Amino acid sequence: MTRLADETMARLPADVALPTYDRMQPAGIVHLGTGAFHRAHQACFFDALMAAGHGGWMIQGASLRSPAVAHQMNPQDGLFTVLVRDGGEERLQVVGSVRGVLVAPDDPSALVSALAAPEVALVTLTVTEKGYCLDPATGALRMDDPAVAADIADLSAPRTAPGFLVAGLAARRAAGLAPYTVLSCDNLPDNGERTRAAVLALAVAVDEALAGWIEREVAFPSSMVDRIVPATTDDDLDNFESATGLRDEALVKTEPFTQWVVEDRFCNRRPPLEQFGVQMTRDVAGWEKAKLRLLNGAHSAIAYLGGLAGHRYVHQAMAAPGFDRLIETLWDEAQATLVPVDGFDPAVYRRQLKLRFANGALQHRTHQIAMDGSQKLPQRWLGTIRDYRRAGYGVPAALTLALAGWMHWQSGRGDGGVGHRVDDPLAVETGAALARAAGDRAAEVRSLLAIETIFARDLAADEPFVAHLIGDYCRIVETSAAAAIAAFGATDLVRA
Ligand code: CS2
Repeated sequence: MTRLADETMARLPADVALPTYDRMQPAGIVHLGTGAFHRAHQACFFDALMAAGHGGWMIQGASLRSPAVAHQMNPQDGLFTVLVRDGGEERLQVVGSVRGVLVAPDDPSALVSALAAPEVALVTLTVTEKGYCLDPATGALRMDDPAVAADIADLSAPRTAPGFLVAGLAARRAAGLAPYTVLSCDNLPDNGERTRAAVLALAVAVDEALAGWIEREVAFPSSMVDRIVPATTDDDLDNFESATGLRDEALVKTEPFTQWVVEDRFCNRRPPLEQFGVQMTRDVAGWEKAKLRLLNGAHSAIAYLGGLAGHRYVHQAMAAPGFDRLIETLWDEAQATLVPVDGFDPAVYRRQLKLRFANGALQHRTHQIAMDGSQKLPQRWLGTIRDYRRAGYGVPAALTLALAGWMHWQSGRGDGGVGHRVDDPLAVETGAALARAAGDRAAEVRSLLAIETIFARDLAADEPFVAHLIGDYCRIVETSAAAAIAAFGATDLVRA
């Protein structure tokens, strides 16, 4: 088995695009969380930038938790293939923009040194929602999180993303270097502002003067990122190897669509991303909200309801009875809460989303999207539900059914009693909330709604909404998710 690497890549078939630029040029970027999404998204934009002759934008990758990605990428000199799949069509491209991956828990100071390198102008992050250590309901840094507390007590070997950002900035300040721009690329609303607040909260607890410097000098632009990147499977790796003769353990598969909207507020050198399809704008909030509520909101509904009903992939759920009506209704509900955004047409976006979700060649697993629901629900569903209720539109039927689905998902049993793993940092809490209610369905709903770190306090007090939610929950548990979805498609909606 020969691995993809600088030395071997020329052996790939001629139709596989290869990086042609100098990969030894300086790394202007450190990226935290070099998972599949980063490789299929930001890394591709920087690859295009360097291919067009803009120097100094190599990426030093880092993993904050497991060494798995480093084992995939480092033996390959950081190289990986992007496999773009649409129906029967496939395109392969080797991306060269990532230099390699540091494993933070193995050597935290190596990552702090990388952050403090003079050539670094930008730090990007895809550490997932939970990687910011925020309270999902309020968005504030969780000072009680053991890893955050450890970083505050001793920042010489950080453990969290905010901890590394602060330690890197402290090292730059001590060395008289300009700070880097911090660019969050995770699916969080106001991701720049949230990251800034988390970094400042941690910095204040460590060193007030440092916190003041960060507040004055560091830019935390927000960004909206969009590309569907299903987890790579062993079959994908084997197929690539038999087609090309090389093994690529870091291969990522994705769709043709890609979008990046970035707030144009940098405190250090800024790459000319606008020349490579990135939308640079003053205001990202509207884009982010629309994407979270329409795309991610629908995704999570498909994940829980589709997952309960036994659909393995997104495209299969979308083809099942009732789903189209459910998702269209969810989009109506979400759209009713959005303010117009210059250049964003919800009707076009919805049509595009339908086609993207129907792309069967992606094999996007419902269980992958179902992960970490407690961290995702507030920005994907709960904001919409609140806005919708506040505007006096009644109970949003699709989102309420979806939430009932999430609640039943937490039991670890789907339609017909089929078991699944609840992969969520709050799985113990949600399991305990269900157990406390001891089989009384209304009490189960109320017990889950009482988890303030997800739901705050207001939703549990909204009786018409809770009554509707309990009704949906009983229907799912007593019949099935599949039946509830099919009925949703068949009946006219009654709004409270
Ligand atoms: C998905 C997202 O796994 C999930 O939660 O909803 O990763 C989604 O595929 C991306 O945000 C699309 O841009």
